[in-house]
Amino acid sequence: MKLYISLTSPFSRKVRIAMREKDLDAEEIVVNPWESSAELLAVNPLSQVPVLMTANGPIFDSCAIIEYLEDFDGEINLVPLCGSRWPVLRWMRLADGITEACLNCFLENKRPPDQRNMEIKQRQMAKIERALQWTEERMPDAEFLLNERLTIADISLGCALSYLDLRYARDWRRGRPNLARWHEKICLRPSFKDTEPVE
Ligand SMILES: N[C@@H](CCC(=O)N[C@@H](CS)C(=O)NCC(=O)O)C(=O)O
Repeated sequence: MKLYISLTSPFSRKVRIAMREKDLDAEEIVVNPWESSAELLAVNPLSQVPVLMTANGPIFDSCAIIEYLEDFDGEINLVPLCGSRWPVLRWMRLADGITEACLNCFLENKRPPDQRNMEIKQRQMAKIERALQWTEERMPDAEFLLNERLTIADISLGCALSYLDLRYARDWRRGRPNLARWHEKICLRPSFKDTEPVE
């Protein structure tokens, strides 16, 4: 398999960590999705990463790729099929929403100052702050969010918080000791260390 990624993309990182945790191999191909290279467009007309090139053709969108990987005999299962399935997916999509809002702020900031839309930016920041508060209030006093084992919920939230470290103007740890403690611990995993964002 080939995995098209960018080294700062939090959605690429989510898949890269999942593959490492499941002990699945893929050749990682680094592309810049904002340049829409012919190489990337050949596998994803949306010009987005991550893309997993498989025997069944290209799969894009990190959530779809994670589902695809679950069909493999990986070391561990990251999306439970029953029991905590819906809580796991809820945490994953909440974390992805934080990432999306942060990405939107970043894109807004990249525009020339006189073209930036403060309303859009503030709306995105409000989403991030509310979602962080939601997570802080529900953080278990444990290493993992659910099931006492690693799931895609942990990977997604870990990637989202690390992406805030990379791109968010505010200190998300302030007033959120549970989240800060949990993030520090999850980042010690080899799969997280091996995929730290590189500018
Ligand atoms: N929902 C998608 C989002 C992927 C995404 O937004 N990727 C960004 C990089 S983090 C990208 O490639 N952006 C380029 C673009 O949208 O043109 C996923 O989960 O994979």
